[in-house]
Order: sequence, then C-alpha cells, then structure tokens
Amino acid sequence: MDSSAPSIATPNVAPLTLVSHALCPYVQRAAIVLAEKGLPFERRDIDLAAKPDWFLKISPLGKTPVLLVGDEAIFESAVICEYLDETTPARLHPADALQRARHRSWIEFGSALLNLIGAFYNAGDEQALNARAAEIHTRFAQIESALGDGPFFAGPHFSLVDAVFGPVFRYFDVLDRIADFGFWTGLPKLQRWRQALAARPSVLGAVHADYPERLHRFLQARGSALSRRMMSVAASDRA
Ligand SMILES: N[C@@H](CCC(=O)N[C@@H](CS)C(=O)NCC(=O)O)C(=O)O
Repeated sequence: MDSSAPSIATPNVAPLTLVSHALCPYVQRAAIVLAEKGLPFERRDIDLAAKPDWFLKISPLGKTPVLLVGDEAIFESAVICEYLDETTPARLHPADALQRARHRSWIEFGSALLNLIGAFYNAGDEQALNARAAEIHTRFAQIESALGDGPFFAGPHFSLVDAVFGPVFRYFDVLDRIADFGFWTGLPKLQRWRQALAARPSVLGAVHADYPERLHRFLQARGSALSRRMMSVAASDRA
C-alpha cells in the first residue's frame, strides 16, 4: 500500500445543504455527524405533507434527509453519515472491518426501533399501545446487553451508532412525560447512555429549540391511543 495515501477519501470542499424536516430522526443523524465533524452547512426544512417539486427532483424516495454536496444529492441517512465520515477527519466508524460491521448492524437495529416507536405512537387502542411498549422494552434490553462501560456505545469515543440513538432517545423525553410505560426498568447502562447522548452538544443542536412542543403537537394529532392518553393527562392537569 502507498504509505503516502491520505487517511480519508477526497476531502469535501463543496457547500453542504441538509434538506430536512423538523421532527425527522433520520435528519438528526446527519445533523449530528455534521456537527461532530465541525462542518458548516445550511439546513433547509420542508413540509413533508406538501413536498415541493424541487425536493421530489432530488429525493428519489421522497424522503428526508437529502444532503446536497454542491449540486450532487445524496439520499438515505446511513449513506449520508458514512459519506461525511469518510471525507472528514476524525473517523467515527471503527477502523476494524468486523467492528464496523457490528456498528452497522446496530444502526439497522436503531432504524427498526424507530419503526417500532412509530407503531407505538400510532397504536389504535390501549391493548396495542401496551403491547408495543413491551416490545420497545424488549428491544431496549437487547441493547443493554450490547453496551459496555460507556459513556458511549463503544466506550469513550462517539461513533455513528451514537448519532443514531441520540434521536431515538429524544422521543422519550416527551413520551416519558405522558405516562410511565416502564421503558427503562432494569436497564442502567441504557439510561446512562441516554444521559450521555442528551448532554452531547451535537445531539442537543440537531433539532430546533421548539422540538418538544412540535413533537407533542404531532403526537396529539395522531388520533391514536397515545393521543387519547395525552388528552386525559391534559384534562387532569387542568382539573
Ligand atoms: N431510510 C430512510 C428513512 C427516511 C425517512 O423515513 N424519512 C421520513 C421522515 S422522518 C420521510 O421523509 N417520510 C416521508 C414519506 O415517506 O413520504 C433514511 O434512513 O434516510
């Protein structure tokens, strides 16, 4: 191997624009990696309920995030995060291929967990709501078994897995205020990881200041079992 080879792929010099939605957890992954790398970028929020034509032209699946690197549009959050990691020091993914594969596995797990959180807040009745809550706890327990001494997923160094789970845990800052669903019972490592991510500046800065209120309004408008719980919490707060 040429020992003069650069340790990173072609460094990025083009202007970066993150096409975003205010509540999207996949957008947050990219925003966190951009912040960890100290990369300046413009954030352009769109309304996913009324997708603009320019957005549909650059987003083949019609989803956020899209990262514009100059004129080139990159879609899919995992791809965006890996591109940013490959083109900017210091690397967030492990150098060892097997460890990198393990991290990618847990990133997939994080995406499956986001789907389950969606199933939880969209559940139509109390029975389904409680069943999804129990499934989330089971998934959390699986992560607990994969965690070491912390504070982050792989120890002292922040990784792409951390960029994925910061946005996952952020949901629970709002959900935990609605009711105690027992999500965190018996999971000390997971709770410690959640706290470390909540204090990380890149994670804190990945959403607008009014994110909790926006998420609250979004959840309330689902017409789901959780929305009804929220209405009864609000009614008893008023009483
Ligand atoms: N696999 C995609 C998922 C992105 C995604 O589901 N984005 C949602 C918002 S959080 C979206 O754009 N939904 C709009 C739609 O599906 O029409 C990724 O990792 O980037």
